[in-house]
Amino acid sequence: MAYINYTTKNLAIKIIYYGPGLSGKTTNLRFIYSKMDEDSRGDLICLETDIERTIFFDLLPIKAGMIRDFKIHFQLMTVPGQVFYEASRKSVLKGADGVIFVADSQIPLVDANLENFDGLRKNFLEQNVDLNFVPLVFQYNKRDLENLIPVETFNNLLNPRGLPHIESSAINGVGVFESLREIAKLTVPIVREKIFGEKRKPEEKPEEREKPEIKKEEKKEKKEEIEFAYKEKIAPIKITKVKFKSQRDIENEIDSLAQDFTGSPKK
Ligand SMILES: Nc1nc2c(ncn2[C@@H]2O[C@H](COP(=O)(O)OP(=O)(O)O)[C@@H](O)[C@H]2O)c(=O)[nH]1
Ligand SMILES: [Mg+2]
Repeated sequence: MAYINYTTKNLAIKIIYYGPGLSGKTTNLRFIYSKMDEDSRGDLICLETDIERTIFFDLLPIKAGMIRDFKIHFQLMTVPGQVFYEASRKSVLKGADGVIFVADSQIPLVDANLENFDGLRKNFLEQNVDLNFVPLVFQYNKRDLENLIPVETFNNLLNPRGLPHIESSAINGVGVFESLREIAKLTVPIVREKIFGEKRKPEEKPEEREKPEIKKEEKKEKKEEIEFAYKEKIAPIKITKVKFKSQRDIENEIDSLAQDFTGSPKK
């Protein structure tokens, strides 16, 4: 559930980049970091274990406009890919408001994607959360390579509900902001409903979408509220590395980082 601070009027929405190891999750965050204005994002923080010195997962806080008079932040987080980090994957999922499933499009990795997706469902279930009720979009990554799993096959295997799917090449920045926008579109109405008690608008009918004047109005409305301000120039990436000793450390740090960004007092 989103973090909210009524005094400072800040609200943080937690988005998880989930997917098999090396599918491109960190690459998404790096691209977003490098393209956003400095005052619209925080540092890219990578958490490392003390012992193995492997990167555990990354976190990037970004600003994204307003809902009513609340400043909206997105906490973008990746999960560790390796199988032995199952416990950490679970703790990262706690309180997730939305998930971008980053799949690796290379044919030999079909099973790795399916197993990982199954793990996502199970890890949510262990927290009594049904994945069917979690805002979710699919990012089929590495479309710049050859020997790819066809999009249709991916959709049949992973996405029978027909949720948004984006073909991406995160390394070239293709599809990265599109994925973020899609998950924002699914997440924000739920946060509005949960936090402000607003009723969600019924799905618009396709014929209404065709009308140019409605389209224009819609765009304007979005611009005033949720937007990701990015620039043409790519900035160098500065990564802050933080080391951890235990699982508890990680959970505390995630909480503290999220609260930090919303201006809440530290525990
Ligand atoms: N060709 C190609 N390589 C990618 C793409 N996205 C990520 N990679 C590469 O895949 C490797 C793993 O990416 P990374 O983001 O670290 O994966 P993570 O384990 O999911 O965080 C790196 O060498 C990336 O440069 C892509 O769209 N196309
Ligand atoms: Mg990574």
